[in-house]
Amino acid sequence: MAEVKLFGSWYSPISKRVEMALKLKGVEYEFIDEDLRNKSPLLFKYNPIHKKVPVLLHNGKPIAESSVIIEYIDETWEGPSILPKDPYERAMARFSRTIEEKCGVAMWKAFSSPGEEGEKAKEEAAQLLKYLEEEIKGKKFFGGENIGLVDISANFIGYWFGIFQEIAGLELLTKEKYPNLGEWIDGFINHSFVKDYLPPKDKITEVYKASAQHASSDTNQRSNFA
Ligand SMILES: N[C@@H](CCC(=O)N[C@@H](CS)C(=O)NCC(=O)O)C(=O)O
Repeated sequence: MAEVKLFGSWYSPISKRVEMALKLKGVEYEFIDEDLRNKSPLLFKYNPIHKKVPVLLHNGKPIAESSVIIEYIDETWEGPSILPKDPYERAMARFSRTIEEKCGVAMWKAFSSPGEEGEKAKEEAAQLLKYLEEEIKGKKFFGGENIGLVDISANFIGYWFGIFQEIAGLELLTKEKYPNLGEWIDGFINHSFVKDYLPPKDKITEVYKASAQHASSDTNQRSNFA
């Protein structure tokens, strides 16, 4: 049997993307929870360029970068497709993922950066959320009837950011401002496949309250949800 290991972090939405992709395909794997403030020598060995989680190890071969890993998983294992089969739709899903990624970074900055930088990030996030609001209109999931690449990738928007908003007292993403996204969020976090794999809200709150303080004094920490 193939040996699959995932170097990740239990509270990282980026690492959760890969876990969701593996679960969607029904792949068994060993999860190695990295301490992101004291990373293991193995993580440095397997991801020497970025030194970040997630890293997937498949039969001893490492793959880094969540988007690259998710596509690898989709191409390697049978099961429900994560990316659309049609080349144009696949291209569009990849494009939406880049918007979602940009939006996630802006939302994280809006949460963790004080002053002008935070205000600019809020404006940028609002514009990108508008794009996603249109994109999800009339659809159950970004992937259509089923969860796909963009849904998995947007888990930060779907779950983590709501918690961040509560911590920071922000009202950037609300059901009133973005009703379609609000519906998607409800459907996403309550989906039987997703809800069992989301880390508990109180635990995330604890980690990120500490992280937000850290981030405000360390600019390198501002774009990676850690
Ligand atoms: N672009 C990367 C981002 C990975 C990333 O930012 N990982 C964070 C956890 S969410 C990390 O390892 N942070 C620790 C660090 O930057 O030192 C991906 O999509 O895999």
